[in-house]
Amino acid sequence: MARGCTFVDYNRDGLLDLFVSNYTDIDLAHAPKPNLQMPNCNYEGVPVNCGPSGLPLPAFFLYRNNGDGTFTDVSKQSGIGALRGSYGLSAAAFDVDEDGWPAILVACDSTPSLLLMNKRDGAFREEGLLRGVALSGEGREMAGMRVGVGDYDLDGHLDIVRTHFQNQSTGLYHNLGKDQFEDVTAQAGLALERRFINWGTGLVDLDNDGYPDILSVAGTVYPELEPVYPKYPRRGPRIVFRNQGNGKLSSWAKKPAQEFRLGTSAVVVPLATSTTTETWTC
Ligand SMILES: [Ca+2]
Ligand SMILES: [Ca+2]
Ligand SMILES: [Ca+2]
Repeated sequence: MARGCTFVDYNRDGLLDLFVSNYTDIDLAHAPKPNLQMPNCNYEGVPVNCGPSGLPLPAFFLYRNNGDGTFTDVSKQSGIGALRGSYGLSAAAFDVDEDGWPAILVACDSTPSLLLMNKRDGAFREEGLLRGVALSGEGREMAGMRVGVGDYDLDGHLDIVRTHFQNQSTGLYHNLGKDQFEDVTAQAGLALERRFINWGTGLVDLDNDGYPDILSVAGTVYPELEPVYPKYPRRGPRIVFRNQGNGKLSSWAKKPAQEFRLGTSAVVVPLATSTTTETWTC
């Protein structure tokens, strides 16, 4: 069950290849139903869709662009196909160690997130834990939903924002410039906003002050909760954290939940003909 993908020219031949992130390897016809007996099939006493804990772990795929409109499955020879241990959601590609070869970052739900470093020989090596992005700064597995990449502190190194499930704050990982990341969620002021399930996200300069801000959209996967717990609404707001330019970001609105929608995706696109950025959410 694919839940995310990214194009990436992993072999630098000028052709965009395709990485596919999968969530679980499940047969829906035989999947367990919401119930109170299985711990992964209810949430705070309300039966909900089961998972991800207890569901079969998925494989991931990499397809090499042949340059003629077709792709070849290179999951096995690249080492991508051997990854089994995380429930993958979205993915993003960027040059983590600034060697000119792109790595692949994968947000994973309730399991360690992945950072696939490019070995420059057609293969990848998973180093999420080694480089500080697999878990929270306290060493906890997080419910990673989506990822965004940008240089929030303008130090020349790309940083990572990763959205999480409700009761977990959106995480900000600062690139130390030495192939390592530090979880600066608390220092940046993001730790207190934990009300919503945040999905699509991006580091984008929304107010044109030069500093990338954080945009995310929220929506639930458990609509059964709202009648029982008003604190878990079916619809969620668009959330903006405004970059203060001093390493801290603050909620844009005093009441960030002014407009509620059911959102899971956000796309950030720089406009070629202006200095502004276009964003879409849905
Ligand atoms: Ca390629
Ligand atoms: Ca940076
Ligand atoms: Ca800004």
